[in-house]
Amino acid sequence: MTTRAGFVALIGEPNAGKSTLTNRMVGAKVSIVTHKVQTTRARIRGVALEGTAQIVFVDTPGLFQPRRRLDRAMVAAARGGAADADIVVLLVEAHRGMTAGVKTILDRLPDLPKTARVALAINKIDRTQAETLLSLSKALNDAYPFERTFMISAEKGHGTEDLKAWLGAELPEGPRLYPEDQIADLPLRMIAAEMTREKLTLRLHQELPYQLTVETESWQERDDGSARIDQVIYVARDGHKGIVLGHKGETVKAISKAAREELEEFLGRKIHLFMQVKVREKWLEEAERYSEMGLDFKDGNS
Ligand SMILES: Nc1nc2c(ncn2[C@@H]2O[C@H](COP(=O)(O)OP(=O)(O)OP(=O)(O)O)[C@@H](O)[C@H]2O)c(=O)[nH]1
Ligand SMILES: [Mg+2]
Repeated sequence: MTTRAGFVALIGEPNAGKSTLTNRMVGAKVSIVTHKVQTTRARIRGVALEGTAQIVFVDTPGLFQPRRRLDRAMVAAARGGAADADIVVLLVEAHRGMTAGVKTILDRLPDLPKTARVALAINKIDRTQAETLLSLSKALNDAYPFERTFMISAEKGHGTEDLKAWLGAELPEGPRLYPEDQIADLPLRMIAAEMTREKLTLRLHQELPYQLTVETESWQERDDGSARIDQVIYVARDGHKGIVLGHKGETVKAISKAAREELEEFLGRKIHLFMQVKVREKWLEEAERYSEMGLDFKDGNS
């Protein structure tokens, strides 16, 4: 029996639905999702099975015009993910179509290694009419010779089985890359930090989610089977600390509760989650913060 295995990088503009698709393919939430752009900051690998094929999906940060060091490191991580993959799938939002951002991505696709195979997935088809999909598919395929085009809804699951079946059949022959029961390659403390960052991003407005980072500082197993997890939320300004805490600490309390509930469900056991908010004006320029996020600090050099 031949087995196949390989890496499939999902790339696209911020908000295209890359993390939603990763989670659907894996069948579990391994990557955080919000309605806001630039949610994913580093490469997140999620492992899926398709028959005898093991597909390692590489969720990447969105591709956009970077301004800050963090932005540049994120975009570099996305490009690196695409360059290392056996197959690249470009996600384009059906209802937004050929945006300037999509055009920029298309212009740079020829920079991928010659061996890379590239497919197109027009996502969020639940938000558009069939007629617009056909003209968008044509415009995109005129701009780049995609090997295949899929029309999908990552959220609703339309077309995603076809895409998965194709990927499973097209990956190179070879043994599994991860143990059978592994679904992600992110350390648990990072998954826990990401869950908290998701809740913060959903709850806080404007620039604030982009000016904070979350780290799991300690993880202690307890005899009763539960675990105590301590996290730090780094913010860049004093004023931000007050907003994250909220009136009488209500905001951070609600965030902590939501994160804890999700974590308990994910781990299937009781968790005691403690959060501290620290002001650290220069965290966006600290190498250690980047390695904690799974990013390369040097990639942020302009
Ligand atoms: N209607 C609809 N919404 C979708 C679909 N796929 C994703 N979304 C929504 O689009 C938003 C962004 O989804 P994400 O999966 O976080 O997008 P992303 O590409 O990972 O975004 P970044 O990490 O910021 O680059 C979320 O609100 C999703 O629920 C879809 O097929 N249909
Ligand atoms: Mg994402």
